[in-house]
Amino acid sequence: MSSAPSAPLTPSASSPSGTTRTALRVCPLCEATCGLALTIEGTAVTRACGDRDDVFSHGFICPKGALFGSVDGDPDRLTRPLLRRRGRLTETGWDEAFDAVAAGLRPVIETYGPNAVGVVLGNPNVHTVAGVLYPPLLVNGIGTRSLFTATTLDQMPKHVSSGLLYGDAHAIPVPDLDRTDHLLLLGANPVESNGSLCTAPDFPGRLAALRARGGTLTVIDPRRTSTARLADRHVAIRPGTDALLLAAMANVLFAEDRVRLRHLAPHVLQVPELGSALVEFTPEAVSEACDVAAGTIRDLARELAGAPTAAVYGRIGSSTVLFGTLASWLVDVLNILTGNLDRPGGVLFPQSATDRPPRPVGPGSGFTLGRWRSRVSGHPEVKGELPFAALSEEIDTPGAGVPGGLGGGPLRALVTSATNPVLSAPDGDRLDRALAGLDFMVSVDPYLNETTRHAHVVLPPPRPSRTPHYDFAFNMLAVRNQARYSRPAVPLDAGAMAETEIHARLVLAATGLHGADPADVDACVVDSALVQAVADPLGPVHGRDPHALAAELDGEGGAERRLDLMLRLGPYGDGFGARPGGLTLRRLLDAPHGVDLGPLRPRLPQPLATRSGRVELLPPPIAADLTRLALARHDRPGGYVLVGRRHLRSGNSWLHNVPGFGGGSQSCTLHVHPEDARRLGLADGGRVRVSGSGGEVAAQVEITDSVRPGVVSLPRGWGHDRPGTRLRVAAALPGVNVNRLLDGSLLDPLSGTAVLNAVPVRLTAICT
Ligand SMILES: Nc1nc2c(c(=O)[nH]1)N[C@H]1C(S)=C(S)[C@@H](COP(=O)(O)OP(=O)(O)OC[C@H]3O[C@@H](n4cnc5c(=O)[nH]c(N)nc54)[C@H](O)[C@@H]3O)O[C@H]1N2
Ligand SMILES: Nc1nc2c(c(=O)[nH]1)N[C@H]1C(S)=C(S)[C@@H](COP(=O)(O)OP(=O)(O)OC[C@H]3O[C@@H](n4cnc5c(=O)[nH]c(N)nc54)[C@H](O)[C@@H]3O)O[C@H]1N2
Ligand code: SF4
Ligand SMILES: [Mo]
Repeated sequence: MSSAPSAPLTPSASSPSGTTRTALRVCPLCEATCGLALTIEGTAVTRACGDRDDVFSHGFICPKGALFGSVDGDPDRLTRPLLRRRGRLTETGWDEAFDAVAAGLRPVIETYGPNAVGVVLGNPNVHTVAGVLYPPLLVNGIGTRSLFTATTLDQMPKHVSSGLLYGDAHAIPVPDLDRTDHLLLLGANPVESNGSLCTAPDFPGRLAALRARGGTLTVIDPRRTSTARLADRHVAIRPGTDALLLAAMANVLFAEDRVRLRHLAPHVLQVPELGSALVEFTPEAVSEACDVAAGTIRDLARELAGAPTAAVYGRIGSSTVLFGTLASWLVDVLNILTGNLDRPGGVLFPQSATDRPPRPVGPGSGFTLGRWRSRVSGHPEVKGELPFAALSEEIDTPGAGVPGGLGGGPLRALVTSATNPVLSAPDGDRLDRALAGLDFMVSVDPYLNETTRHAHVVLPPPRPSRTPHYDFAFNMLAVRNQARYSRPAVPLDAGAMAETEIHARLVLAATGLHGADPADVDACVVDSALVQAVADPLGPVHGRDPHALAAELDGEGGAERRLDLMLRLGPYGDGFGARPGGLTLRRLLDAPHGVDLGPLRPRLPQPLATRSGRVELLPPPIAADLTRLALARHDRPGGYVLVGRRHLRSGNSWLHNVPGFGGGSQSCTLHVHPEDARRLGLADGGRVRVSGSGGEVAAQVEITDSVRPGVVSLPRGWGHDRPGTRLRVAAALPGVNVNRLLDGSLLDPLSGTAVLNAVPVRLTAICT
């Protein structure tokens, strides 16, 4: 499969040889999806600036995006597949590599069954065309129920909450940043992270604009973050207690008769039941646990109810905690009770160009949890996934496991794509040992890192300047509807393989079709999608000939044709001629700065797919979990708790190898409050032993009053000190792996999401 590079947009006058040109590409380094204008000299990206004509980002770029050329040109990136021979990984050809994949995976599947192969997917998959389009085919093709993704280290609580409330785990409302009057932000630091589950280029600028237009910003975070510094009000909550605080805010709305459903009234069930369920969560009852004054909680609720429009938004710090699903649900509950769901200035459901065609309004099939259970601990499946935190035990624990679990035996083989769980998942040391014991492991990854060093085959995708870009995932979460597509800015280097083709071949090798034409994989998807589409009496192509429609598809290669298909059948699509002027791949190619599809609009009841066809405000699994939350009112944790933090110039675990990322204020230090440092005898720049249930690390101390007393903070994604990697820059400044401290046993039970924040730790000064 090949994709042609985009035509040079502006051959540079300063380059008589004509080899300097500009190409456009959306930045893949975070969820903000800024449009970049890349200067390309020969085949190297020598500069990246913001594309001022980009319909969404209007020229904004952060310091990370400006380093795109260094990310792209990192000399440590792998350029050839690696194959393990006599214990050592050495370069090989693509054909040999895929022969080895088929020879490694097929016997495992045939001998032990499909569940013995685990598929492990990481964050950068959602930033690539290949990582979105092919892994579902791999999982279904193998037929494995052993799927682990970064979602259970991140936003699975939000999916569960949306699944239960709206019947669709992907119906996630986003704050209407540009029109709201009041933004309540919990456990998020978008000034550093640039936002998440809320795709918004220049999040900091949008927060400044909110203040400038007279709006208010409230930040709830145990640290005084750079986002909190912009706020009108910062509440330094005790970590892990957001669900209690939010429940008490909802309680105040009921107690003070401030519930105003407005336009939502016809769509929402179980409001009185919710009021009763929350009756014991008074501000006084939760105040001590949260360490927030009852009066402050009342003020937070009154400010929310009193604002002309308002949006509550929670992220990592309220998600990767023991009550992650309850907190995520309560965020939406507050938006609903104040009538702010589905209205401008509140929170709205985006409508992306590749969303499935809208289904008819009315009852849907709802959302089900626990259709199967993990073998060892019996964790319920969520959205087809098992908890990432359970990956190690699924590899290193023998036996058939618990009754009612998946049964069979341990995982024997893994397919990983774009993930580095030795650093990013709990109990990295145990996982490190477990991976070493696998019969076979294949990784699609550009780096030989802490995880891929265990693979038998590493399949390196090309660098981002050589790949096409379309944001399937983030357009579903964007604060404005728009669509942008770019073809590779530079053609593939000799000997490289497009990541779309790597994934298509992987599907073939894993499913017993090794050697077949990878184009068949896409053709098969297109055919079955069209057969379904023509059978839909409400769809735009009802009754037409699927083969004739397939012949109409545009695009160079299967992935582009699949994009064309999704766009044309999507909500703005041309419906293969049924809606002239509608979106097609061709229209996107003709609009290199993107196509604006307008502001978010109210959409209810269309997104609802619950069995009732309404918003089910108090779903039974949530109601049951409130009992656990009620008990937490009495928790008075002594000792220290650990929270995470992200630095602007970082990207989970994989960008520390690029000069310019990390270092200085962006270093791996343990933030300790001055009072705690005094009590523990810690000096700034000194060392401290941090111990958790999973292990310990020796970290450098940074004394700062930006953390509240009793709370310490370590950034994640560090710990590049293992042998056998090829990360020369990162290894020189390795930092410590915070996930060594976790033993993987702490989970939010409803979503299977790992507890990565509010983790109890012990601290001991290390005398030097
Ligand atoms: N303690 C703690 N742990 C955390 C978090 C936390 O806040 N605290 N955050 C969690 C969150 S939110 C997330 S999303 C996870 C992320 O965890 P992972 O999903 O495992 O992400 P990374 O660790 O960054 O690893 C990304 C991998 O993708 C590779 N990669 C980069 N570009 C490409 C590409 O184009 N194609 C392919 N195939 N691979 C590529 C990189 O080389 C790297 O190996 O970590 C979680 N872990
Ligand atoms: N520069 C950079 N940008 C990134 C990433 C990166 O690694 N670097 N990673 C990307 C990814 S994968 C994701 S998911 C997003 C995440 O985006 P964000 O959710 O904005 O992530 P963080 O910056 O980790 O902010 C989490 C905040 O939660 C706070 N917190 C911790 N525990 C609690 C708690 O119990 N309650 C409350 N209220 N707050 C708490 C922490 O102090 C921290 O400030 O960022 C993305 N963007
Ligand atoms: S904010 Fe995110 S998408 Fe925008 S330039 Fe920075 S890293 Fe890239
Ligand atoms: Mo994430």
